Amino acid sequence: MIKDLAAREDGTVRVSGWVEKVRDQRYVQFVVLRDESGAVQLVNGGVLREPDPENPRSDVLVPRTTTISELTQGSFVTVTGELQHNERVKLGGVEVQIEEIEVVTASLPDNPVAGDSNIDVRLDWRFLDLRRPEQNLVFRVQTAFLHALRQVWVDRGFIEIQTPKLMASASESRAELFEVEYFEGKAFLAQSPQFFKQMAQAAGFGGIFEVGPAFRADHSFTSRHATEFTSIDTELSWIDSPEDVMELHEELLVAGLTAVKEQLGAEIEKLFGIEVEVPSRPFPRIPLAEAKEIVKAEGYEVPRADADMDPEGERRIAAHVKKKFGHDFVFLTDYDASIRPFYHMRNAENPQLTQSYDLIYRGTEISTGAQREHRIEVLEAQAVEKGMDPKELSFYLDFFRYGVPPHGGFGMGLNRVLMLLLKQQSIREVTYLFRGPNRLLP
Ligand code: AMO
Repeated sequence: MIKDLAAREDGTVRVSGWVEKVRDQRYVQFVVLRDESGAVQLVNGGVLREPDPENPRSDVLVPRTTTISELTQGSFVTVTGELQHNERVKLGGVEVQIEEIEVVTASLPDNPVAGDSNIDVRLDWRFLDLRRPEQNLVFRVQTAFLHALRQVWVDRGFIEIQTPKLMASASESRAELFEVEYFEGKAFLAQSPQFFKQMAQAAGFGGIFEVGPAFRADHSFTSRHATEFTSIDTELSWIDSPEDVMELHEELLVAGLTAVKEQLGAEIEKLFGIEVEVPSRPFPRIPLAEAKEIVKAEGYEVPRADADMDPEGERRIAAHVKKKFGHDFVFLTDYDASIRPFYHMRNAENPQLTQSYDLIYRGTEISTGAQREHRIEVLEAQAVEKGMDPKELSFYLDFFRYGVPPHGGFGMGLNRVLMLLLKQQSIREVTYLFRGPNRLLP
């Protein structure tokens, strides 16, 4: 790999990569070659060989070649040549004197993606866009983050599951449901693994996790919504309150962000100009009603008919928390039952409230979590109260008829976490292939 060249001694090397730039001069030709580990300068021509003072042209030992003159940007080439360390070479202090160059696959001459192309053009040509080092880094960050989360789960004895994405019923609100033809009938795409992660608790899997796709037929064209996204889900048994879920949530995020900072912090700083910040524990916790009072006192009345917060309110409460506690995260707790799904447990003292929370990161919601209602009579009553048909839900309600421990969990949008971590404008920048109301290609 190109990054390994600097540590090697001068001598013959073979490198492959994409042509980034060609400088075709009269006596010397330069090619900047890039692979995913870095870039190196290739030279054809003698400028860097010791010139003979008697013969001013003695440095031009290798003839110019049309192979290089005609190289198009983006072509994939393999080069054999002499590695030379040279402090004057700005790009990494090494260069390779070309001895043999093979154009493995040429690129068409006009690269459809330029530095200033808009996001839609870049997404049309996502494979070219992903060649940019910043984009490559996004997915290394994702890998490091998820690996650290998995390590926490595995260390705690959690089991990884894969739940079906084809379902017979809705798993969250019916409004955002994709319906698909399914032989003679119809099926729905899973909006969340909610029911099946709870099934694992009834099955005696004390702790589970899943990282998988979730689908939402969401018409909104915001920077934080996609119709398909990656959901990080976990569920654990024998909890006493949502506090146990929040503690796991904190532990996972701290582990993930620590790994990203340790492994990739320097590169992130170089390419994105930002420092990765690992949050301190515990994260601040504010009951939703109190959060609304705080933003109201600071001049913003949440313009919603229901009891919920709106995105602007979330931004403002996050700004308040940042100022007061210097923290990027805040758990908003005790959501009103009217705006929460039927499976959230209600507060024993105040049944108007749920044992649930949202986690806000830098002003945007990244998660919903809750203790679940595990008592079948209560669960059934709550489903009916929300206008749901218990017959349609019978497969799920059955999980609670044969003994189930108290449990809870959360769902967290991976793409939102990455967007906020890397301070990107849109979820589109950090999703391998974005899916939205107007995008099914590539
Ligand atoms: P919720 O519906 O809040 O909760 O979703 C959990 C998290 O998933 C992410 N998310 C999205 N990301 C991108 N595009 C979307 N359209 C989108 N919709 C949701 C968000 C959100 O916070 N079953 C519960 C979770 C639980 O209680 O365990 C659920 O799905 O980051």
